Amino acid sequence: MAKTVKILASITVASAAMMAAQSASAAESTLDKVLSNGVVTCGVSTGLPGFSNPNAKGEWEGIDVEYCRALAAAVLGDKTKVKFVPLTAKERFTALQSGEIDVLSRNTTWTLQRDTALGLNFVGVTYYDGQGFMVKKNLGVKSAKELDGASVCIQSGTTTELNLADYFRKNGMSYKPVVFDTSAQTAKGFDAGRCDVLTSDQSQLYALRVNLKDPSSAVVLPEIISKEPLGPVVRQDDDKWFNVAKWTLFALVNAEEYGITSKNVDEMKKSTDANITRILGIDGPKGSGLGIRDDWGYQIVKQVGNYDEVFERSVGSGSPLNIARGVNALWNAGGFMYAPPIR
Ligand SMILES: N[C@@H](CCC(=O)N[C@@H](CS)C(=O)NCC(=O)O)C(=O)O
Repeated sequence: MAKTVKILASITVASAAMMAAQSASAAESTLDKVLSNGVVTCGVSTGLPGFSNPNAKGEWEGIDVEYCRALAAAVLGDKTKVKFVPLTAKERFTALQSGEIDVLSRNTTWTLQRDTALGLNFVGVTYYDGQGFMVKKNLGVKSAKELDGASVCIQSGTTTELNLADYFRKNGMSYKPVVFDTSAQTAKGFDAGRCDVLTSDQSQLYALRVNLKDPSSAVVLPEIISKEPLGPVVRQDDDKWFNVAKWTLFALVNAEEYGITSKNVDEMKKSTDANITRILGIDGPKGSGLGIRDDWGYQIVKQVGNYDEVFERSVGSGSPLNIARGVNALWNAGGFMYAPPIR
């Protein structure tokens, strides 16, 4: 009985938040709000190297941060016009539903439930990830199949929690969850020996390992147990903003495909390849259909760069994470990254 009441109460809270968000969006598109306020409010993590993390100077860095900077460059012509709001995994969807943020760019996995019942829309995929495990080297474990009975450090409000349960059940193994609210707490718990194993999206295992007291004391196991397509999220029924959010991502990827970089973008304006000049807003639909400035694509590449530049300096060879492009390479280089044409 008590359980039914609790479930009903949480459904009511969720639908009230959705109704509030829907009436807010019917009254005013987020695009209009951003244009009139002159700032994009972007929900990020509380701190996750490579994705969204404040550097020593307190400036936010990472792929998810750069996506929001690209959005500000496209809409406002200035990548610095972003207000970052740090959110835990549990807080993130309410912050978006209630209108506290304009976009959620926080290593968030695109799932059916989130894309539908939560009243949200996924913009696309900025990073294809999958869930993995990191163990203490002295445990001597070589495969996730040897983890029966292990204690596992994990973060609440994530797909990670659900996948872990599925994986252990499927393999007839038991585990003891040790649950935390932020990745810093999770990593600290692992470092302090609160658990044998830490599980999260694999990119994050490398990020968290860099910050352990002794990074060589831990190893990442080979198994990937899930699909975690990570991407930005906006509210449903907010199509003008959804369009701008989608095409910002597509411009980053298309610019890489056509070899336009932050360094050569001014030269590229004179290109005889119409695919290139359309991305830069010299010809083609420009900003008319989106309802933003004609040079939105140029501003993205000039101020932020293309997808490759963002990837390499955030999580790739220009970062301590040193992750290879792998499945995040372009579609014509053996990966999954593919953007519809700008024409
Ligand atoms: N991609 C998964 C996991 C996302 C997640 O929140 N992972 C943690 C584990 S490292 C994290 O990023 N924490 C950052 C923070 O605590 O702010 C999801 O969308 O549920």
